[in-house]
Amino acid sequence: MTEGGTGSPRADFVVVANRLPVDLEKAPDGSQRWKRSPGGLVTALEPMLRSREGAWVGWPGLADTDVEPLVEDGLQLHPVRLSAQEVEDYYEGFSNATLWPLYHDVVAPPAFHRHWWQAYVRVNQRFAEAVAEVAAEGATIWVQDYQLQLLPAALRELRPDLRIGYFLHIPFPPTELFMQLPWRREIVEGLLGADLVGFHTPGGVRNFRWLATHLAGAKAGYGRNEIVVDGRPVKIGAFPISIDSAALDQLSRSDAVRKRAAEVRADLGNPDKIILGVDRLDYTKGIDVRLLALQELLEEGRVSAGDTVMVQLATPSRERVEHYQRMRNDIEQSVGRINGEFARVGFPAVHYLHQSLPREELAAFFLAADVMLVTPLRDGMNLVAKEYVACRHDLGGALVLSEFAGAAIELAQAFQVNPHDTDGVKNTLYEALTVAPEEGRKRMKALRRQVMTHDVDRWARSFLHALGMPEPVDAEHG
Ligand code: ADQ
Repeated sequence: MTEGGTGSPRADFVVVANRLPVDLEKAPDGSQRWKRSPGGLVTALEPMLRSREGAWVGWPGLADTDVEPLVEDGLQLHPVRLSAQEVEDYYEGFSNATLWPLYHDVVAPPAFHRHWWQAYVRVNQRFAEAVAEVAAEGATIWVQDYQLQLLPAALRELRPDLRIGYFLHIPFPPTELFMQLPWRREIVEGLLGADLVGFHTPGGVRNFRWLATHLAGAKAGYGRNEIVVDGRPVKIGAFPISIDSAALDQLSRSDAVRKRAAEVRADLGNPDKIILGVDRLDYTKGIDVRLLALQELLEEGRVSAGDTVMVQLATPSRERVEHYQRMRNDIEQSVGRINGEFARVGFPAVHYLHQSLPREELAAFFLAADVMLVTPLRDGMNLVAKEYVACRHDLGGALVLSEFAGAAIELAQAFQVNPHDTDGVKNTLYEALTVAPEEGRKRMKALRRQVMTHDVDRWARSFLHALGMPEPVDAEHG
């Protein structure tokens, strides 16, 4: 860490994301307090941020609130202010009602509004200014996700000395779909301000290379993983994100979690088979697809309620966006319909919890589930699939996985499905429910080989290595 012009400390490594790794919460009495929000990204980056005395720039989660920079557990946090109108236009609007559906194969129609775009431009500029303030000379900056695609170029304009990496956590869409965006050139040019642009999959890299060439005049560079823009090389590459596999493996081996898994089974009436879904409640996740598959299996009498029980855990998400409200109603209606028809008193066919559960509880559900259903219509990666595998040290369980999740590339031994093909999903679900134990173990072993050796730490290191971030003098490497 070096001293900035104003005497404030400046960081050599800065992570910038829409949200800080802590949430500011307002109590009913008006007092404010910080709550940690321990996502995978924080876990992965924390050691690196600490060893380099790094900083994190992001929105603290409360609109219209000024917050001073703070140090939390040795981590410098720099809040960016958003007004309530900006949260509506930049975040709920352009980020979640334009970009999110557009980048997920338009499974819902994206809305294009000029005032949303203008807010997106303004907020990206504000984030760029905040980073420019915090970053030391020659610092490495890592920009996260679709809310901040204009930031790399805006930041380069302010601070050409910085080394800028950008990673997109959601899919980068097929070029034909991206071309719908009225501000397509601006977005591509925004991303090209980075020295390295990372995606989950080679498909994302391909789409971006084509758009950079056709919309921003990029030329071929040195090798497949480089393009040249205005004489400046920009690296592009696929970096499939992962989880803290070892920590989850260990957690799921603990006595407490194993005991809880047995309790969960008993609470469900000790059925023969438990089917599990765990998602943020989002229309891209294909929760309706799996409910329909189960309903048809029940109707056809291939499985019977009581013997086979489904649990769907859904974290509340984006509840102010209209499409999410409608989808929640639809899903709750489907659950009601299936239970109405197939449940007995005290024995629902589908248990549906619209709640976020603690890590340990989630691990217990993973351990208890015979079949994990991950059926997104499109997903950047899908960490739930990897979390399930990391919890199955017993080599039990079967993973049904959509081929449209980024994770499908690495998890080839899962029971893969096309979520648009209801018969396919239904038959594959049945196959997973009835797989011979030896075959199931073989598949799980292969899945675990991948997940346990490719964790989130490896992901972060490989990205930062490609970006050319200098190692700290006293760094230890695994
Ligand atoms: P998400 O769309 O949020 O992430 P995902 O990768 O599955 O999707 O991560 C969800 C996380 O929330 C998981 O860690 C999961 O355990 C947790 N979670 C879900 N339901 C929960 C519940 N009811 N209670 C507690 N925890 C719950 C975006 C992209 C993904 C990409 C990630 C990371 O959409 O494609 O994998 O970023 O890049």
